This record gives sequence, structure tokens and C-alpha cells, in this order.
Amino acid sequence: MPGIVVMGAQWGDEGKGKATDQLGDRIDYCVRYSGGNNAGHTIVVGGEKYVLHLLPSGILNANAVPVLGNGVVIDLDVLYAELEALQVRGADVQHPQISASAHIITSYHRTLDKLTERFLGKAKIGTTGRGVGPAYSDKVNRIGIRVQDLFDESILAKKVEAALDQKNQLLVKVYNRRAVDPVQVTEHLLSYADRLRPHVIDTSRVLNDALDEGKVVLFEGAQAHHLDVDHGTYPYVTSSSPSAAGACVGSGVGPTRIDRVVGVVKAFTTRVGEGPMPTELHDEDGERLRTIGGEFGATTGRPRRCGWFDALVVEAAARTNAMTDVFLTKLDILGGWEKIPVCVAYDVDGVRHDRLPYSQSDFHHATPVYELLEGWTEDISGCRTFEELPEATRRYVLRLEELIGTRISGIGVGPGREQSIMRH
Ligand code: 2SA
Ligand code: GDP
Ligand code: MG
Repeated sequence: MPGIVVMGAQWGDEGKGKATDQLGDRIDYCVRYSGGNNAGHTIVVGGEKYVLHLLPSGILNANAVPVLGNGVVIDLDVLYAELEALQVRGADVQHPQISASAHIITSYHRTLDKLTERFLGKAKIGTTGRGVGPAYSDKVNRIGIRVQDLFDESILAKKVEAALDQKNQLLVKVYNRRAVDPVQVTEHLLSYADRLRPHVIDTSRVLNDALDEGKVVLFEGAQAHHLDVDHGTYPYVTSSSPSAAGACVGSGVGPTRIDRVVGVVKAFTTRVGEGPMPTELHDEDGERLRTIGGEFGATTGRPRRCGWFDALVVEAAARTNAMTDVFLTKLDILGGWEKIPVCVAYDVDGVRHDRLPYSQSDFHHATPVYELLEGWTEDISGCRTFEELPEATRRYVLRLEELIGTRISGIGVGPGREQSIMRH
């Protein structure tokens, strides 16, 4: 099983960091293929908490080579700060192999991300403000700066100038800000060139060679299916392709090299940022999920919107990404409710939908139809086998499995590396 994608099946923060970490020693390469430092992947090892934003979670595994694929957008300030912070904490960090074709997030992308959101007012997307959207816009607009541009000073200068041409007009005339000096930006980027050079490589070739040799390559998704620019709740999405197919585009391997797609699914639903979320709770149950679950953005600290499990959302993700397995996280957080509602259909203006409606308007108007499952009161965080779980908990898992239509092969019962149940 050499090519494995681990991806989010809801709106992010399902526990992808932990799920990736679970595969531990078996991984030879751990690849980020989409997004940038908007991600926040948390791993708890021996009581120590690490939050990774840009680097793949496999960076904490001394045997795995971390890779930043061509589909990633890289903020160089963040990359080096993150590496240094890990080294200071004594983590055995390998330097990542970086695609020459990955795009760079610059200061003007960060500025524009924040300004655009401010000017959108109520219509804002609720981005992380890390410059991710504007960097991908430049990529698609063919005015982006790529890693390889840092190794040719005159080309870099020209590209930065071209990228800033229209942006400076926008900044000055619309946003009433000072123009950005292209020379300053170019110099700042060039200051990283020598440090970066030894790590830049044709990552597509490296990964294909590794797969040929039977090595295990894990493609670590950031964000999630419903934040995918094509498949998500557009326009309330991120600007990249976190889906399984994105792993191929974002790292340069063909679809036939992917053997497993592991969907990481939270036992309830959370979302951060704007956009529809039919099972969102505005009551004390929602507050309780947030408090007990510690549902605050791992990058921005924003409180996450919380609600019950939505089977339509996860089934759509499982189907579109051809998931082979589900890793169900945070089951421990659901202890203590007498009954646990699970959304099995939507009511849209009197019409029942058993599958996710394709129309965004319907999705916005969807009212959840709940099935009430038996709750449990036992603390399950110490359970290590499926059989040790209380009967009601097992029934909850099996019902979710049925609704998703994909085997739940792993279960998280706490944030720690060892707090997992594997079902074989
Ligand atoms: P962006 O910044 O352009 O990618 O924002 C666009 C939308 O994507 C959402 N998004 C996320 N949703 C969940 N988790 C993310 N990472 C952080 C975390 C988020 C945080 O792990 O908690 O700390 O706030 C993430 N990154 C992007 C974002 O909320 C917008 O809805
Ligand atoms: P990611 O972006 O998908 O990697 O998820 P985040 O790290 O943003 O958020 C998931 C949070 O849940 C982190 O704080 C994890 O430590 C935590 N977590 C992951 N799995 C479990 C679990 O099974 N139980 C509990 N209680 N916490 C978990
Ligand atoms: Mg996260």
C-alpha cells in the first residue's frame, strides 16, 4: 500500500495531524500537496503538543522525508520560523524537500488577503488572513512567484514588478494604502535563496521514484473536501484542492499511484469561517462541544462553529474521493449526552434530501432531519480495542459507518498518539 492520501472529509480540523501521525514508522515520505500556512495540524506526542502550519506532520517522524509539493503555497518567513521552533524544542527535524514549482506567499498577498476581507464586510469569507487566496489567484493569473524564481535575480525582479503593477494601483486608489516597493520585496525573497537552494528538487520525480521502489508515501491533505475550490461550499472555500485528486495535481504523481484514501472524520461537525453548515448549534450543546472539544482555530484561535454529525456532508466526501477508509476522531468528546442526534437527511422547503443537494441555495436553506442515537456516560479515552467501547458507543460508530458507506478502520479517543483504536 505505498501511496496513501489522508484528507479531511468535513470542513477541516478533523484531526488530520493525528491521523497522519498514527501511520508513524511506516511512512517514508510525508507530502503536503495543497494549501499553505492556513492549516493547523495538531499532534500530541508524550504529552507535548505540536501545531504545524506549513510543514507536513511527518516532520516529527525522524524516518520520514518531509516534502512540500508543487501544489503548496509557501510563506518563507513561516517556513523558517516553523523549522527553527521545532529545532529549539529538540525535535529531530529533517529539512523538507521543496518543489521548485511551488508558489511563494509574499507580504503583498498577506496584505491583500486582510484588506479584501475587511472591504467585503458582511460578505467576507472568513479567511485565515495568511495570504493564501491571493497567492493562488496570482498562480492562476500567471503572475505568481515560484520557488525557482529565487535563483534568478533578474527574472525575480521582473516578476515581482509585474505582479505588483495592478496591485499597487488597487492598494493606492481603492484601499488608500501605500504602494509596495518591488525592490524591497525582491530583496527580501532573495535573502532566502541560499538557504533554500539545497532543499529544492524535482519532488515529482523523487516521489515517483520512491513509489517505484515500494516506499510508503503519505499525502497529507490540509483543510478538507468541503473547503475544496471545486467541490466545496463555494465561495466559502479555500483557494486550493484539498481533495484526494488534489494530491496528484499538487505533487506530480498519477492517480494510479494512490492505493488508499483515508478520510478523517470528526464524530461531530465543526467549521471555522463563513458559509453554510446545516447542523450548526447555537445553544448550550454547541457551546459544550466547543468547550469540551477545545474547538478553537489552531492557526487563528477563532472559536469554531460546532454541531452534530452530518452524514450527508461526509457521505458526499467519501464518494467523491473514493475513500477506502475512515479515521473517526474525537469520539471521546461525545460522552455524557443521553441521546446524540445524527443528521441523516435535509428538509429544504418541505422537500426531503437524502443526499447533499448540488444547489448552494438549497444547502443554505437546509434544515437537518435528525435520528437520535443512544448516548453513553463512560469515559472511553482509555479504550484501546473496539470491544472495550461501551455498547452504545459501538452502535454509534457502526451507524456512522453505515451512513458514510465506508469502513471506519481507526477511531480516536483522545488527542494523544496512543489514544487510538485500530479495527482490522
Ligand atoms: P483561507 O485562509 O483563504 O484558506 O480561508 C478560506 C476558508 O478556508 C477555511 N480554512 C480553514 N478551516 C479550518 N481549519 C483551517 N486551519 C486552521 C485550524 C484555521 C484557524 O486548523 O484551525 O486557525 O482558523 C483552515 N484554513 C482555512 C477558512 O476558515 C475559510 O473559511
Ligand atoms: P487538523 O487540522 O485536521 O489536523 O485538526 P486540528 O489539529 O486543527 O484540530 C483537531 C484537534 O483535535 C487537535 O487539537 C487534536 O489534538 C485533537 N484531536 C485529534 N484527535 C482527537 C481525538 O480522537 N480526541 C480528542 N479529544 N482530541 C483529538
Ligand atoms: Mg486544523
